[in-house]
Amino acid sequence: MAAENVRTVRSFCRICTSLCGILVDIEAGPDGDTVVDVRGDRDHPRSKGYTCPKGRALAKMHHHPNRLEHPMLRVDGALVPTTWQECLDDLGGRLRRIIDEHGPASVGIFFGSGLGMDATGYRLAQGLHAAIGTPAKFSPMTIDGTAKVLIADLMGGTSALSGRPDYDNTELLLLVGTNPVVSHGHNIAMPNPRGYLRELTARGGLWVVDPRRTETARMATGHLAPRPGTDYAVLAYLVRELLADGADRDFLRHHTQDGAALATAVEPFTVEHTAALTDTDPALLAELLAAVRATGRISVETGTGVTMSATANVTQWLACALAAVTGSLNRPGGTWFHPGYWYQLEGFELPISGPGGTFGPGPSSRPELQSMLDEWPCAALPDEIEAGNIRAVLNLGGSMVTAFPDAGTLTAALRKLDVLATWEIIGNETTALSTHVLATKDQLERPDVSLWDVLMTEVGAQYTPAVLDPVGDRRSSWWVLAELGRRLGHQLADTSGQVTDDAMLAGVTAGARAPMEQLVEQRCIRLGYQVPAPWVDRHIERLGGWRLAPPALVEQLAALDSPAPLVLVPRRQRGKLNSQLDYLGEPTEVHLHPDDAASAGVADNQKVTVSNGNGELAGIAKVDPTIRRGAVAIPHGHAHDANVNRLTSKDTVDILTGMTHYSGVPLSVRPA
Ligand SMILES: Nc1nc2c(c(=O)[nH]1)N[C@H]1C(S)=C(S)[C@@H](COP(=O)(O)OP(=O)(O)OC[C@H]3O[C@@H](n4cnc5c(=O)[nH]c(N)nc54)[C@H](O)[C@@H]3O)O[C@H]1N2
Ligand SMILES: Nc1nc2c(c(=O)[nH]1)N[C@H]1C(S)=C(S)[C@@H](COP(=O)(O)OP(=O)(O)OC[C@H]3O[C@@H](n4cnc5c(=O)[nH]c(N)nc54)[C@H](O)[C@@H]3O)O[C@H]1N2
Ligand code: SF4
Ligand SMILES: [Mo]
Repeated sequence: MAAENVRTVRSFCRICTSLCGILVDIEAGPDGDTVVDVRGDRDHPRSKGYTCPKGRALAKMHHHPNRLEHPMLRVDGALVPTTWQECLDDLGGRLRRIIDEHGPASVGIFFGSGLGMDATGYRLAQGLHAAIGTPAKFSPMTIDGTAKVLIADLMGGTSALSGRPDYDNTELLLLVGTNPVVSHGHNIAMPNPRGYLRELTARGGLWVVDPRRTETARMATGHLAPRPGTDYAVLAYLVRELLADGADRDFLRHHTQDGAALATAVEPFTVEHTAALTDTDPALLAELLAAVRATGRISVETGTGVTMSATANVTQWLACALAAVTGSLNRPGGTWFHPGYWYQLEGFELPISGPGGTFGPGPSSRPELQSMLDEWPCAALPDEIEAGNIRAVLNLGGSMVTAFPDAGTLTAALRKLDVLATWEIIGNETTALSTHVLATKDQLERPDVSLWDVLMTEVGAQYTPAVLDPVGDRRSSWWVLAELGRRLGHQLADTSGQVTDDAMLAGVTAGARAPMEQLVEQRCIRLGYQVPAPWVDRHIERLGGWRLAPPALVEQLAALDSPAPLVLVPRRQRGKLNSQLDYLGEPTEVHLHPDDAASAGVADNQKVTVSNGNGELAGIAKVDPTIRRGAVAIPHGHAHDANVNRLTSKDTVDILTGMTHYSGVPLSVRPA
């Protein structure tokens, strides 16, 4: 079918962490290569031909009218194209002066999602961060979800325990605040979620807890729609009742501690109390309990509906407690723990954290906050800039204006920086605020590996060569970072032109489970996974058993407020990845229940203003009987007056982890 000047290159998609195999058709022409089509690769062992609309839009991403082809420098207020030499000399000089005068903490670094999918760029960014030695490191962790990491640390004694459903064997899957049919999962990504869930429901049960009857809920055995942020009560009820009848006593006795304190904490959550608090049907709660009792084992997976809420920590705790009570941790049909592909956790003895978890000092402008995994909360950035503590920001593939809370306050702060240097492929609101724009290779222009091994549904790895040559002056992110490092006096990599992207890849991924040559040859290595994994059992034994009732969480549970009557809930859109792919035209739809629409005086498809004490957003009302009363679902990542982060606050964060509240934010809706 292909014309003579069209060639097809096999690769894998890195828009999201599902990493689907793709075939890219490229037409050679007098003005260079044109990507004419991107489709699923039927021979790919994991995704077997599956792709979603985002991956199939890679051609549009590559040929975007706003794509960046040259480095740019702000001169007299305007960004102008320049040479790499001039751009990097200017940036390096400014950074050196700022560091000399104000110290390394005056440089903030955001590890954005764009660079997160660029293996050599990400590794070199880690190197540059270490070389500069700034504590002001930020990443999507504190705007996506800290709760999973926190709970691993508090209950399992190490944040390295990355638990996920044993999808291959589960007979009962409970999804809380995640909609994989659209998102492909949170912190674990599966190609073809519908296909997978169809297989699961053919052999077992699927329950979904979500204020909306989502695409995933429509495939489920049962769906509960509690008031936003009250999910913890559903889980506490299940734990309470199972402790009375149906718990795995043997597992509790031999692999856990603090069971009595857990029982005390969940004691108030009778079916009556839980039904009233969550506004759900007591008969449905009883039905879910009966399903858990009948199956015995359970896989529980949460998503951003949980991790972005004010009750994230307690919900994640009780989800893990439910898995413990049913003897499902590190057991078939329950939770398995990813041992890593690039680094292998079973190879060494994991350090054991204290019962209070592992935290460090936070930024001085926000004394109430602490650092977690050596990162500062994103919410702290505006205050650190306003205080004069942070004077330069290196934004590595982030769309900061749409991703961080309090877009208005953040934008004003970013304008005050001496340096805002952004590594990007397409111009956006954040590049428009930048002093330096570093135009780097997009995913089709570089060889790569699946760096985020622990986000995969199995132990394994993938490799792709570059699909085509870079356009314009685009350079590899690693090269730009290393050249900047060189100007700051750090030798991070050989940038003389002798070292290829592939050689860099081999270097940064050394020590993996299989040699790089084998991965390059096979493209996709699949090692499956082991459950129970002896390294996990060994670690938990040294810990003295899973800690079922961390005091900080017992305290947070006791102190919870009831949610506001009308609140924001986050939601992903099919044709979008955070702020990316906006050109696929997903609208800023504001889904609300018919009763809430009637109270607000708004009709379906009407233009609305959503507002609260932080700001206003412009959207289009979708009157939706499948969302529960009191929840208003708005997607994020839209620009300018449709940016949902006009409604969120840098000051409303989880006090333990600094995670911003992006769910459960009070608001009101009115006709525009
Ligand atoms: N209110 C609210 N806020 C949210 C969320 C929410 O649900 N509600 N979600 C949060 C979540 S879960 C996350 S993960 C964050 C995400 O926030 P970000 O990490 O900022 O992610 P993106 O919006 O995907 O922006 C990634 C940027 O990288 C660029 N890019 C893409 N490919 C490449 C590449 O190969 N190289 C380089 N250099 N750049 C590239 C893209 O053009 C894009 O501008 O946002 C968070 N913010
Ligand atoms: N198509 C697409 N895929 C994506 C992304 C994207 O932007 N678009 N982003 C990627 C990223 S960065 C991430 S982090 C993942 C996120 O992956 P998911 O966490 O699965 O994200 P969502 O699909 O938004 O599902 C969250 C669900 O939580 C529900 N929810 C909101 N508040 C509450 C609550 O209080 N309680 C309960 N029980 N549910 C609640 C929402 O209604 C929504 O259905 O998706 C990734 N995949
Ligand atoms: S699910 Fe879509 S965006 Fe994610 S890797 Fe697959 S094709 Fe790409
Ligand atoms: Mo995310």
